[in-house]
Amino acid sequence: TDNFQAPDYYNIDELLTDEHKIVRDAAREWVKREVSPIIEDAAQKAEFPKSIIGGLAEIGAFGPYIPEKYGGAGLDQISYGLIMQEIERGDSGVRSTASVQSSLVMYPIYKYGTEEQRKKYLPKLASGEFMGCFGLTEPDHGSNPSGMTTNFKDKGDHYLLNGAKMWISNAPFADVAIVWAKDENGRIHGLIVERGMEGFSTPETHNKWSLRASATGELIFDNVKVPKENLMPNKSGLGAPLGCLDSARYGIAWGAIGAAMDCYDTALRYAKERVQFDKPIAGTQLQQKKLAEMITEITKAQLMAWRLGVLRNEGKATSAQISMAKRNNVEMAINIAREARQVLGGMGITGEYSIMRHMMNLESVITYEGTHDIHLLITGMDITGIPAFQ
Ligand code: TGC
Ligand code: FAD
Repeated sequence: TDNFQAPDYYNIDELLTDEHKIVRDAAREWVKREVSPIIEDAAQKAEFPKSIIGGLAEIGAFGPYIPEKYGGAGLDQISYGLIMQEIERGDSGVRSTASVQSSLVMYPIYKYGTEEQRKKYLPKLASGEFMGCFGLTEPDHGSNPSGMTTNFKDKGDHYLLNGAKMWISNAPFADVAIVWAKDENGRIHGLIVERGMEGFSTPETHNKWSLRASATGELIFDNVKVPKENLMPNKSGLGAPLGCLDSARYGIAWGAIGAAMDCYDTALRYAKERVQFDKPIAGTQLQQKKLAEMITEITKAQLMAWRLGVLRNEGKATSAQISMAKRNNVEMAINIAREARQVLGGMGITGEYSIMRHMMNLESVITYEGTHDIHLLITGMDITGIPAFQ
């Protein structure tokens, strides 16, 4: 059974509105009921549990902040963050599916698409009838997406798309793919590619030790004819995909707190119950140091995420502020997972507990959406004014 108790050491609940708490609690209950019982098995089998798609839609995880007129939940940025926190408390792979659908598929269609594209895709993406993926990374261009070689040519009544994307979450089962590709002038645009278009395939990437409950794959475009009405016209250049990443990275800053909370809560309860040398290990200084540092780091991360949410609600958060929170909170979570696993001793390596799954998942989370190094370099560039990427 899932007895998760969320830590709130600084009474951060008092900073939340009733709506935030209702949304958060609904997501929490859903995760307890629908995700916790099946997620370990899905991860062991390396299968995305498609049975939860309807539930994700119901808790507002697909397009939390997309207006209701397009099927979204019409919530604010803090509600969005809290939903991501609760889902990632269950599993980072499930949160990945929600992040991609919301921030990397619905957001660009909403922001950069035409009214026809919004009406055609957004309601179906919000309900989970359509699932989406986002293709930016290529085999030779990960941290540096501006070097991408995927390209399209204007053939009069359609575009001809060629190239390949790698490491794409949801790719193996996605109905639609948001694909970033260069035109004949080398300018980046977003295209909506649909499953079934001739020459488009999505082979699955196997043998991952991380995000096993999330399906990852490639996107291969071999002379794919894309109708002209599938280009999103309202923004081009690298700033278009990076704008989507801002929204997803913000969600990850909250999501990582969920994974950390679950590890902390598990370790705390285990330490109080586990007796060695005739006393609970929670009564030893070494384990208290681990647990006390965990709750301190979680509390700092919660405050950072909440403040960033307020800034996003006011439209004032900068990309660099988002990078700092993504980087800090994911590192916080991965460190807590590693420490929490040790608190459980040998039991920590088994699937009886969620900690090792979180720990392995977080190895992807610290790499995707901009690596830990790249986010540090973004902060460095922001405070010095000098980019150090090259
Ligand atoms: P740079 O010259 O700095 O910028 C190019 C243009 O983009 C603008 N810009 C942004 N716009 C919006 N949001 C941001 N965060 C932005 N950052 C930059 C910038 O102002 C400029 O605009 P303009 O109008 O002047 O052209 O570009 P650069 O080539 O030097 O690259 C900068 C760098 C390294 C920070 C960027 O390439 C980067 O962030 N790289 C990391 C790549 C990355 O994060 N990939 C993620 C792939 S998707 C994914 O991992 C999904 S995981 C699944 C899940 O979410 O669960
Ligand atoms: P590289 O860019 O080759 O980096 C390798 C190492 O070099 C890293 O440690 C990096 O920090 C370091 N490095 C790179 N540049 C510098 C520099 N200038 N200075 C110092 N160090 C540097 N992408 C998508 O587009 N869509 C998705 O849905 C998606 N889902 C993913 C799911 C999973 C499970 C994973 C693992 C990845 C996913 N990605 C996705 C790709 C992800 O965004 C990339 O893996 C990430 O951006 C890093 O690119 P890379 O793997 O090519 O590493």
